[in-house]
Amino acid sequence: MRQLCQLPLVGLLLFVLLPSQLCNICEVQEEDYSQLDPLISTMVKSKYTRGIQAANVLLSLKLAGISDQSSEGQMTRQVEDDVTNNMSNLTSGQLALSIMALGACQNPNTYFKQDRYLIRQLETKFKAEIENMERNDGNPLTNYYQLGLDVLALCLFKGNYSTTKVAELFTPENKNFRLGHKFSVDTGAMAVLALTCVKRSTYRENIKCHKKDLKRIKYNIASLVKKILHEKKENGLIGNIYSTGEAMQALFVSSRHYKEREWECQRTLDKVLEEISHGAFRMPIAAAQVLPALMGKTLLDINKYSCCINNTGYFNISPVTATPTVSPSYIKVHYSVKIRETYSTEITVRKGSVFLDVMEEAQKINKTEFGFTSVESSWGPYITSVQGVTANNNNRTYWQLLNNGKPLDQGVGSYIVHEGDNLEVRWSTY
Ligand code: B12
Ligand SMILES: *[C@@H]1O[C@H](CO)[C@@H](O)[C@H](O)[C@H]1NC(C)=O
Ligand SMILES: *[C@@H]1O[C@H](CO)[C@@H](O)[C@H](O)[C@H]1NC(C)=O
Ligand SMILES: *[C@@H]1O[C@H](CO)[C@@H](O)[C@H](O)[C@H]1NC(C)=O
Ligand SMILES: *[C@@H]1O[C@H](CO)[C@@H](O)[C@H](O)[C@H]1NC(C)=O
Ligand SMILES: *[C@@H]1O[C@H](CO)[C@@H](O)[C@H](O)[C@H]1NC(C)=O
Ligand SMILES: *[C@@H]1O[C@H](CO)[C@@H](O)[C@H](O)[C@H]1NC(C)=O
Repeated sequence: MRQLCQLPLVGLLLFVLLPSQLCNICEVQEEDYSQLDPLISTMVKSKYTRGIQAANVLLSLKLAGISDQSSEGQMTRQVEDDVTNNMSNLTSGQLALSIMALGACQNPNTYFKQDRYLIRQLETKFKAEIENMERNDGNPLTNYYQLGLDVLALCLFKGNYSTTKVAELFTPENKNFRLGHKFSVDTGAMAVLALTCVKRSTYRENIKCHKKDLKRIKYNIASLVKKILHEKKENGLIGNIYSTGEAMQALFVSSRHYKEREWECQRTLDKVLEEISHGAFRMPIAAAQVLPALMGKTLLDINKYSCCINNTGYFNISPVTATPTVSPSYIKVHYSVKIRETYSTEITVRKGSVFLDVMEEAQKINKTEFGFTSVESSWGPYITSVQGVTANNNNRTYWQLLNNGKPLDQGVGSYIVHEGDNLEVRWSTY
């Protein structure tokens, strides 16, 4: 369908004239790369049992140009295993990430030939997301972050998608941009990257056929960028520390949509570097998501030569620093489960324990009130049910984690509890 359109001369001219590479990029200078060592060590030294974790890390290391051949080979095999043996279990976004990890820094033309099969599978999974939206009140099988990943991978690796559909899906008013009743910066950022890719390739191919769509896509990008900038905090973060890297990528590729004074990139960069030294990115996935932006890279660079420059020499990959150890002293916290009623208890755990330890202690006290299930994910254990009540994407239900009535920005496996915490898991909609 898209091939039917000829590239009109006007389009070509416009493409040449439009400063689409115009950028507002601040990045860590080469002489300061050592500040990134903790991120890279975390990623290289961790063991990955799941293909999706390996995919995130592999993609990030490739974008950063850091190639430790033995671990890269191992991760590549893991991702390949996952897509060959586990295809039906992969969500659309997991497959999209795997495709990007395997295809990054390869000649897109040869990659395209070898892995056409994967792209076809992604087209099918993307279609299934849209069908689920049509059946279930506009709710995809997964979420809009993953739909963004899908469109990005299809766009970068020449899959088939409808530009009109993409323009229509990613309107900023769509409820799927909100999670927990707030604009999700991560989701918005992924959409900006995906839409920018689509916009650029439409310019390249067939501007004339898609005038309306293009207009809409540009409008969507502009509004999403505005919403992202609206989440900019006094300290420089955009959303929270875990969304800032992806927000930076989105702002790098969309600088024509905001004024220079609207975003002080250096302030954001400095804050992230400070947080690295405080250990905020101890989880490989967190490190993987933030690293490319710090080196001035975005997911749109996947097919570019610049993505493959070997930077390995600049880094000192040292053993990971030990995670904080659990101490012999004890602390007391308040813990409750809220569905309609609230079920509460006091729990004593060792100092340095995480939220999950508290939940396990409570479960021992009373399995009826505090029994729960979780699944392993790339961010650690994700709570799927409490008291037998199970979260479901079709009606946007989930188990929300809070402390003192405020939602946490970490999961049960990583949030370290403190004396007097008022922990809660609450049956919620997002
Ligand atoms: C969509 C989403 C959700 C959805 C997930 C359901 C759905 N409809 O898909 C909802 C809104 C329910 C959700 C909930 C939470 N989320 Co969330 N979520 C995301 C988001 C935007 C995309 C995830 C995704 O699809 N990734 C792509 C696919 C390919 O990877 P995946 O590993 O297969 O994805 C799965 C897991 O990520 C899992 N998941 C989603 N969120 C979280 C959070 C934790 C801690 C864990 C272990 C797993 C998990 O759900 C995904 C789909 O199955 C990310 C943003 C990001 N930068 O990654 C945040 C993100 C992962 N979430 C985050 C957080 C903090 C939470 C909550 C703890 C919030 C809270 N206070 O309750 C809860 C989880 C509580 C629980 N039950 O354990 C943080 C994690 C930071 C960290 N250091 O741990 C992120 C990075 C957002 C942010 N910037 O703060 N989330
Ligand atoms: C295959 O999928 C299952 C179910 O989603 C998951 O638990 C398992 O870890 C996956 N295998 C690999 C190698 O990633
Ligand atoms: C999917 O995962 C389940 C268990 O998690 C596994 O038994 C099954 O073989 C997997 N199927 C495919 C085709 O990937
Ligand atoms: C590509 O997708 C469009 C719309 O999604 C569809 O109409 C068309 O038939 C597809 N083409 C191929 C070759 O799959
Ligand atoms: C990159 O350079 C490092 C040393 O600087 C070397 O060990 C590594 O093999 C190189 N990687 C590639 C892919 O050339
Ligand atoms: C556990 O909670 C249930 C429901 O509130 C209650 O009926 C039961 O007696 C409790 N069991 C114990 C051992 O406290
Ligand atoms: C969500 O859907 C599940 C499964 O269909 C159902 O059990 C649950 O009651 C629904 N919850 C809400 C709040 O609609």
